[in-house]
Amino acid sequence: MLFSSSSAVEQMAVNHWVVGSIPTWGVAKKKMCMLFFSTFFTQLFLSVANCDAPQAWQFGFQNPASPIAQGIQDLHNDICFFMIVILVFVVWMLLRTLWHFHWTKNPVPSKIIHGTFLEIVWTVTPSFILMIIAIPSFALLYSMDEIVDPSLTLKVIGHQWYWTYEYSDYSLTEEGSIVFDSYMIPEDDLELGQLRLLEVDNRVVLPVNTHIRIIITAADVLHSWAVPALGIKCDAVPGRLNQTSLFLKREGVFYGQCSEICGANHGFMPIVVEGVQLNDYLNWVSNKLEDM
Ligand SMILES: [Cu+2]
Repeated sequence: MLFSSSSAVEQMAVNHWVVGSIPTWGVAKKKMCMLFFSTFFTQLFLSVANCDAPQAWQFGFQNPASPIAQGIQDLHNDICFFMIVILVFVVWMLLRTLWHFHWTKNPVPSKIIHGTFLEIVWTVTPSFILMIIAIPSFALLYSMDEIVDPSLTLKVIGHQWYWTYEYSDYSLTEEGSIVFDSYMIPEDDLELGQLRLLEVDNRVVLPVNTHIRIIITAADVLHSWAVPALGIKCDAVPGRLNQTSLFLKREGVFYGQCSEICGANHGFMPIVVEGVQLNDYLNWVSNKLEDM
């Protein structure tokens, strides 16, 4: 849109700056480019957006709410450090080569085709970098796999196109557990402040500072239960139980979506997890049990 047509951009410029100081076309274009790139780079490098749901023009991650989400973002930032160093080095080397070995500057090419020392250096250095990256990466991978003695189990079942949640820890009888479906709220029924395509009628309520086991499956086709702020993305496979763990560090409302193309309404089966204090959670459970 910034570069679409000069008249539209000029109109924007006129609307944006006060009358009396209408900038010339050149100044307006320059200012808008600066605004665009400054926003882009701040978003890119200060990459935690302070939110638990996607935001317009968001480039970075959502605010982490679990140790695993924190770990994923830290690993990303660590790897980005190496990536930037490598990028700068390779670009520098490429430009230097183009500059010094251009045929105008260097008409007679060198006859060297082999350099043992150099070859050892360029083999060993990357493998060291890979090892440095591998250590925190494996540590994170195995800690994600760990189920720490859970005090509560949530079962998530994907359907075309909604989620069913089961809290089976409280069942006194066979059919007495807390079970409910969670549908997206259609656009026409949204209330002020609710998020379009992300709000659901029944939220998952979970306590903070508690080790939770989440068991994920599907009833019809493949789905994927994914909540970015919690660092969870786990496939829901029919006939199979996938297991992951969650430890909420703070209260909040965390939004996610199905992340496996599962049919026509794949984009319309969002996930909302509400992290609450333990007391509030227990109240919620007892209310649910009374309702049954
Ligand atoms: Cu799905």
